[in-house]
Amino acid sequence: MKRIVSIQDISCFGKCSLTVALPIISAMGIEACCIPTAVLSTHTGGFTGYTYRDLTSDIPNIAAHWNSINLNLDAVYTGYLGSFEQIKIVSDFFDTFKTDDNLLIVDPVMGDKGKFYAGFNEAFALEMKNLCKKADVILPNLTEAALLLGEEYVESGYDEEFIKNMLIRLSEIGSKIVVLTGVSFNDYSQGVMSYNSKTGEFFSYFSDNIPGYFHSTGDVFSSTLAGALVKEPNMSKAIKIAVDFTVDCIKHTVGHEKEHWYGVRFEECLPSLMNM
Ligand code: PXL
Repeated sequence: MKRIVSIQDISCFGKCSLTVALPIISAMGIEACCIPTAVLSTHTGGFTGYTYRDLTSDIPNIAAHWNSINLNLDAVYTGYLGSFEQIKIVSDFFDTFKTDDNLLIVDPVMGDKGKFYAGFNEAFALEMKNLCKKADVILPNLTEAALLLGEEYVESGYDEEFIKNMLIRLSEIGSKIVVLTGVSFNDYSQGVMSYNSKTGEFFSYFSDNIPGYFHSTGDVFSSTLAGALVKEPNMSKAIKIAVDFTVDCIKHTVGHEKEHWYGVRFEECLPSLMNM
């Protein structure tokens, strides 16, 4: 059985980060381990008054213990990280647990729709760029891609050449593979484009554009992609599975947006993920 550790916060209510990653990875038949980087009462995307307990100082101790029991990890998948120090510690974790055949997957969670999430800024983006240097695969959305490149966010009106150029420059940060999410060339479709800098291959996969904003779909996509890549290292197949599952979760949420504005109803879709 393959094993993935996901390193990100646990938002106790709100369906994102670890409460999404763990069930998705488990449903894919992969052993899911975690290092919670912080405990929040809710995520930060629309709630006010949330609590935040930082767990940064626990991470090196967990890493040292895992190292002492020779724990092997088929992938390390990082998401939301809350501070500069945390990024540095996760970077040390990469150095300790990297092997010739495991995957370091970084979702540089910082913002969406051209805006930073609460608490992030340009200096944090520079630090996140340092973590991306060590990754095998990075999974930014268009907002995070612009932040990593120190550029203005372009919301729409771009073409395929623009995205390909962006993918190449993102790969120059250091990762072998870049998967850019939230790409849309028209009103009716949205999807992802990827680039493998070792083979020079681009890949695109689009699905129906479903109007509305659906929180934490980035975490759903990244968790599914991490799982799919670990099971079978075929990027185009993994992207298709991750996009199709994410779209399925969105479709199950349409019509329930009032009640489920804080996160998609991914639970209903886990049985179909098992069959994918
Ligand atoms: O879905 C990304 C995410 C993860 N963790 C926390 C967040 C967010 C986005 O808002 O607030 C705590």
